[in-house]
Amino acid sequence: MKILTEDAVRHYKEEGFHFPERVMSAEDALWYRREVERTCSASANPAEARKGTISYRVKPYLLFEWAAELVRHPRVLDAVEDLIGPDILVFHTTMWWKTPGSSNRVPWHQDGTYFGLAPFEHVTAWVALSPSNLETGCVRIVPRTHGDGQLPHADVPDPDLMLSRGQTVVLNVDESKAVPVILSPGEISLHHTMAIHASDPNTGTDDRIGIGISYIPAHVRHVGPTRLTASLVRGEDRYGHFDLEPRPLSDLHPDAVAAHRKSDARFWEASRSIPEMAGIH
Ligand SMILES: O=C(O)CCC(=O)C(=O)O
Repeated sequence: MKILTEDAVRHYKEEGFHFPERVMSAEDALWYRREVERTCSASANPAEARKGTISYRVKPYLLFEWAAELVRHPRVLDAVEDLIGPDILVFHTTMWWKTPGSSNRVPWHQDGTYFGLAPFEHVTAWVALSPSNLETGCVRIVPRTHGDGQLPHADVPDPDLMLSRGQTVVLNVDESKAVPVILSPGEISLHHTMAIHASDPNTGTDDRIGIGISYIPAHVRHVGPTRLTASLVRGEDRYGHFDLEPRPLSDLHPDAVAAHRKSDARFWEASRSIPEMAGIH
């Protein structure tokens, strides 16, 4: 084990998640938060992000140096390695920014529904850059749901939903069992790709900013016909299931913008060929 305890790994395997795990100091988290605010303010509003122009919310690690560094943060990778092994790719990343008083929320869903990856081994590291609690609308996870396999989802056209099509699990989720994932800046949670989770609106006074980084072991492949891209962030890629993405040379470097556009376009194309897989997530 690199940093997780055996109990933490057992909890992840049995319950589908683990938290909190401190990966950086509150000061370092504040530095990242300021970088997010400096580079991505326009993306705080999902309506903006949906306009079809370049979305900084999705895969910001292809566009900005701070994000490229964050997805390669040694302690985040150590925790992820304890769960999925030493050869690690970033498949996706979403910035989850809820402003105070906004009605934005995330419906009950399983991440794996959207990605078309097999086997179901992807883990999301959710990095808190501001306080994430019941007031600010933290993530809530229903324990042990990761063992239920892929559940059907339906599109729910509601502009408050922060998923591109409002993809929502089609069954009654027993919310009474949901665990609030309360995190302080600099802590992460880790959740399994099949764990059902959601989050409520931010009723607090501070922004709620988190970055959800989807990591996969290099042997995981995409099942659709589109060849997708991913970033090798630790170890070796001996499988070649993805075109490897470049790290940005500087913020919004023209090559970085082009790589982001290519990666995003393929992701959307894949989402059309796999009905369960949908866009911005
Ligand atoms: O941050 C949120 O409220 C939702 C996060 C989420 O759905 C995810 O990281 O998979």
